[in-house]
Amino acid sequence: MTTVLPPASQPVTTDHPVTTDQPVDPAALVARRRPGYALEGPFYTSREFFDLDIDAIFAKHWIFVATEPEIPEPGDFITVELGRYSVILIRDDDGGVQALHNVCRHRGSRVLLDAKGSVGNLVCSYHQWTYAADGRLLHAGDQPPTFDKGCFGLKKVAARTLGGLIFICLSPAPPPDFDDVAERVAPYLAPHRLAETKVAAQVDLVEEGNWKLVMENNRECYHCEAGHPELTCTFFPTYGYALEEIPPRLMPAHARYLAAEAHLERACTERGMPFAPIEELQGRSTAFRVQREALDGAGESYTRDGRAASRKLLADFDTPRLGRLSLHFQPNSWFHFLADHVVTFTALPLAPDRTLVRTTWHVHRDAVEGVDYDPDILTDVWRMTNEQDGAFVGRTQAGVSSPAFEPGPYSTNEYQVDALVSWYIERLEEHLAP
Ligand code: 3BY
Ligand code: FES
Ligand code: FE
Repeated sequence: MTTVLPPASQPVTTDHPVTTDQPVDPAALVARRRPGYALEGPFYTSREFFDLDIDAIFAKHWIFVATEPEIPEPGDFITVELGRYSVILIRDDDGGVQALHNVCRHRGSRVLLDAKGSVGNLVCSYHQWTYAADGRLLHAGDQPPTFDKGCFGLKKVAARTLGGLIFICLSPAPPPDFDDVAERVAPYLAPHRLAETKVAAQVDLVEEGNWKLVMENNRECYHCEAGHPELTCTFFPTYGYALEEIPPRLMPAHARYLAAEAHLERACTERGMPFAPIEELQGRSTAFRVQREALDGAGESYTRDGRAASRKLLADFDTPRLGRLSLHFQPNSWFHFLADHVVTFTALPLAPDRTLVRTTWHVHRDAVEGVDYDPDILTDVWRMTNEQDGAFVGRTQAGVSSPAFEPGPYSTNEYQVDALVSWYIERLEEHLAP
């Protein structure tokens, strides 16, 4: 390819001049957001927006952080870092899930230091104040007789489970619309019985980009055809296209999609599994999308040929060919429930330009590694896909950090990116309102 450069005497011009660094005014940037266009650079690069995102988005909404099989037994815990917050998720003695601030009630030390593990009680790493899994203070050494243990339990964080998924909300007044969402989504998830699976693999990938770039990338498949050779063995690259906009070259794939969808709808209806998609991606606090969709190839799973990656199907399904149940939650999670496994994804902000993407694969509790499934085959497609997405995110972070970056328009099949960003802007407006 030949690149034609303008003659040296002729300056390169754009519609808008290249900007230099200005102080960041989040309210002004939110107010002038242009729908249908990418956000301006400081949304992705500045400390101001990072802190605002933690306060207005991550500390105020229901956030998917883990699955029940990640903490199967009493005492099993994980810790989740969200900006200045650190939260312990622990299975209590009654089999319930507890979420607690990882902040000791003595002088404030982190209680648990590990990312995951198993404990009898929660013993603070500093002066050994000891708490039960439900947060009650059990022991504090050398206290006067007036000391009332009942006043110094670990602070609780709201936690809800939905079909084996664990959501937390750091706000003392969590959005009440989770109840309605849970009621409507539960029937789609129930047949897969995620809570009864086991974790077969988990990969933490740190992407070099803002959490919104990670999520915007996830909400479109404009890049899939060129960017994800392994995924598009089974994931139809027509995802997100309106019928009249499908390019001619994708028509053969679209014809296969229609046939596979018809088969899938029959298979679900026969088994009493809900099939109609629901899409409520903005205009509410707990915004989501659920859709059962056919897969290409054998139509069973995310493998190169589309055949199941685990021979032991979930919930004793009588067919592996159930496509994928796709579930999206604003702001930071997405899921694929298949006949043979469930894969969950959560994007957790680490810094303005760094995000942890945690991917967890679940198989039937009785599936035997090396016999029923090979972890390399199970995780192959999404490990590759995540790495490819991570590279897209890193390049975009580099681009939006340039003073020359000017937000460009979304294509028609990026409508879910626009919906995500519109949801985000609605939330910031609400937070910033006087
Ligand atoms: O995870 C999803 O929902 C898909 C995968 C690829 C792009 N995204 C729309
Ligand atoms: Fe936890 Fe002292 S800070 S026991
Ligand atoms: Fe992608």
